[in-house]
Amino acid sequence: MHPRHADIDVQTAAWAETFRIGSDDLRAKLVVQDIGTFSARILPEGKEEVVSLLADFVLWLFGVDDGHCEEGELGHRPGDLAGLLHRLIRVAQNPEAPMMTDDPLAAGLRDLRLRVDRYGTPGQTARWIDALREYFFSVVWEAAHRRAGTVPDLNDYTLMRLYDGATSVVLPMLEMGYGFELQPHERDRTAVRAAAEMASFIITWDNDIFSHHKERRSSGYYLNALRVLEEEGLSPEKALRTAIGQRDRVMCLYVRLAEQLSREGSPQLRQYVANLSSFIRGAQDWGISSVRYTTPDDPANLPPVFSDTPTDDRHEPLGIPAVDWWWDLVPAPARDLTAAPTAARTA
Ligand code: 3E9
Ligand code: MG
Ligand code: MG
Ligand code: MG
Repeated sequence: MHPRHADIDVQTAAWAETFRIGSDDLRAKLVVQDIGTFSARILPEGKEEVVSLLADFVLWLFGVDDGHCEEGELGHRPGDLAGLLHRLIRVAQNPEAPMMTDDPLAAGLRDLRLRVDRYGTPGQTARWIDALREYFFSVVWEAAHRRAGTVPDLNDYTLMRLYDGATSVVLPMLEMGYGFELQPHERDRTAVRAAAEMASFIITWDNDIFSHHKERRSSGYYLNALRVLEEEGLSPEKALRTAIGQRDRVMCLYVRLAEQLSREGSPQLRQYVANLSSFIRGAQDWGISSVRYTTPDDPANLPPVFSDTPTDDRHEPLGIPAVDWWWDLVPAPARDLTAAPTAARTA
C-alpha cells in the first residue's frame, strides 16, 4: 500500500465534497468506503499526486455507476443515459466547452482532465478518454438489460464485464503513476491486450463474488457473474464454485502470460505487467475489507485471507467464445515428469 494512503483517503473525501459528487446520500456512503486506500493499494509505489488522482477518479466513477446507472433513473433509460455520457465525453475531451455547467459530475471531470494533462502524455490522455467511452458504451448495454429485466448469457456478460467494471479506464493512470509510457506497438500486441483483459476479468469476477451480498440485496435489478450462472441453471452454491473456478483458471493463465511478457518485453512492458498485477491484488484486498461490501452489522462472510492454491488450474479455455482465444497465446505448462509414465513420454 502506498505509505500516504491515509492522507490520500482524507483528500479524496474532501474532493468529493468540493465537487459535490453524487447525491448527498450517495456521497455520504462513498466517502467512508476507503476509496483512497484502494488507489493506494493499486499504485503502492506510484507518484503521490497520481495516487490521489486515481482515487478521485474511482470515486467519480462510482458517482456515475451507482448514481446514474445502478441506483438512478437513467439506468433504466439507455437512450437518455447514452446522451448524458456522450456529453460527459465531450467535457473530458474539451473541458473548455461551455456544456453541463451546472453538473457536479461534469465539474469533477474537468478537474480530473486538468490533472490527467499534468501527469500524462497527450497519447495517454487520449487513451483515457477512449477507455471512458468504452466503459460508457458497456453501461448503456447493461442499462438495456436492466430496462428489459433480462440477464445476458455468459458470453455477452463476459464481453460487457471486460468494460463495465471500468478497469480499462484505470490502465492509463497506472502508466502515469510510474511516469512511463508503454509504446503502442507493445501495448496493442494481442498478447499484451490479452493480459490486460485477463486482469479485467479477474478483477471483475472477484468483484462479482465479493459484491454479491450487497448486490443481491439491492431492491432493484442486479447483474453479476453469479446471477448469470444461476440463470443458466446452476444452483447458488454451484454458481459460486463455478465463478471461483473460472477466475482461478484465468489467474493461472495470467500468471504464465505475465511471466512470458516480462521475460521478453521492454522495461516499460515489465513495469506495465507489474502494475496490472498490483491492480488485481489491490482490488482483492480492498474488496474483502471495504465497508462498501461488508460491515459488522451486515457481514458478507468474505474470506479474511487468500489461498495460493487455485481451485481449478486446468490449462483449458472456459468455453466462452469471446475470450477462449486467450488460451492460444500461452503454451500449456510442462507436465510433472514424476506424475505418470505417460506424462513423462509426452513431456
Ligand atoms: C464496478 O463494478 C464499477 C466501477 C465503475 C467501479 C469503479 C472502480 C474501478 C474503476 C476499479 C475497478 C474495481 C472494481 C471492479 C471494484 P460494480 O459491480 O458495479 O461495482 P460494485 O462496487 O457496485 O460491486
Ligand atoms: Mg456497476
Ligand atoms: Mg455497482
Ligand atoms: Mg459488483
